[in-house]
Amino acid sequence: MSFLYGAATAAYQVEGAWEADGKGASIWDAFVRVPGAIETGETGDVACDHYNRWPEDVALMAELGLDAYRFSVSWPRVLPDGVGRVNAEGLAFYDRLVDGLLEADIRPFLTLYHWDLPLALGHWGADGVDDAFAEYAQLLGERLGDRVHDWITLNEPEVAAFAGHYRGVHAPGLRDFPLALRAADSMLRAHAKAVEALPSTANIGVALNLSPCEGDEQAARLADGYLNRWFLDAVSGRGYPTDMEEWYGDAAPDPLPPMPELGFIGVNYYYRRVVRDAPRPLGWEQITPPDAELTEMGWEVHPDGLRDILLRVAREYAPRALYVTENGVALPRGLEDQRRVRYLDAHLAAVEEARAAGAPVEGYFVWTLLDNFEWSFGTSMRFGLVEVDFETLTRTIRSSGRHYGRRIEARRHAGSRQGHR
Ligand code: IFM
Repeated sequence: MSFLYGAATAAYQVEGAWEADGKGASIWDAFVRVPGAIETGETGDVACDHYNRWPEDVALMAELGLDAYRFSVSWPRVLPDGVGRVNAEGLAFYDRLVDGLLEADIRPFLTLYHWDLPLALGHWGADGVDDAFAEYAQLLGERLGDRVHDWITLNEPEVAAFAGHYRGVHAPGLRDFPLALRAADSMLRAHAKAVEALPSTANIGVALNLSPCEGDEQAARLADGYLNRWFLDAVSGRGYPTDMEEWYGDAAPDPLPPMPELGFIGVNYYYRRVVRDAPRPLGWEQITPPDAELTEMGWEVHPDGLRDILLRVAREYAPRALYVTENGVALPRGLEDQRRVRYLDAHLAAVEEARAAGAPVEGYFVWTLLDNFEWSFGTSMRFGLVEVDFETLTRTIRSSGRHYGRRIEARRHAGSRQGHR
């Protein structure tokens, strides 16, 4: 089985050019303008200026030797109102990007939704958003389906729903738990409609943020139900887990429709959840284990959790394939990032262990190619294989990027000896 090494980004985090070409506003364009929403007071108006500098960025990917690049399309760039009127210039941007990737022999993985909902649609859970998403998926499938084989419907619906509609720390900045459940439900229904709207030949998956959950027994079960089983059961066609429906009571959504079969499940992994009992609505809260090694985000470094979650998804859900669609680390600024080198090696070793034990993992995408706009933290959190100077927008490959490139190169040589690639 061949294995893809890639890197991932998301439109709002890198593109900038927020009103360059007839793009409509997204909920993030609005949210960053709410006083206090972003710790640094920044916006993503410019971000990495990837919209203009994409040829340089594709050249960087080629220099690193990436097999694949996961990016997202900005829905309001192609459909400024979310539905109806198409922005031809916006679509042309993604045409150019996809063509540039293919010319560089880099396989595009296209994410339809990485959190920048068209502002005109309001929020997930509002009437008609799921049908609008299907229209958007169909448009992109018709336009890019001849060149893009691999599609991801949603990125981290848990984060988009609950950080955005319950904790209020992401766009659209709402704080209403039942609404957050409805938002997640409408994303899952939209996911199903989008899969049906994409070309039948496409390889389609979804990127879920998943973590092993440990700690107090009830807290760990509820955290697992909330984060992992709610979404895995749903996209696998099992409906919502009954114990969680009971826990959510009247707020639980109606049963889901049948779900289309997926080509793969994408796993975004950053840390395990160690939890203890806490009040409703969640019934659990996260704690930091003593002696944990923490990243700049305050997240524990725990590579075994990646192996464990991959094996569990493989065992309990039997997906056709798995991809690690995100994994990476925020560290202080600097080009000599040996900690990131160690982080990547440890997590790639965890992936190898999972594969050796039978998990059908077909690729790994580092989060992220470029330092970028890390949502409510602005540009203060640096996750990139490539450092970005946000004054000059100069890009410089870090030690970790060089190291990742050498690993890819070494695999290519080994692979060609074994007749791969
Ligand atoms: O930057 C985000 C990304 O957009 C979604 N997954 C987690 C990353 C790091 O926080």
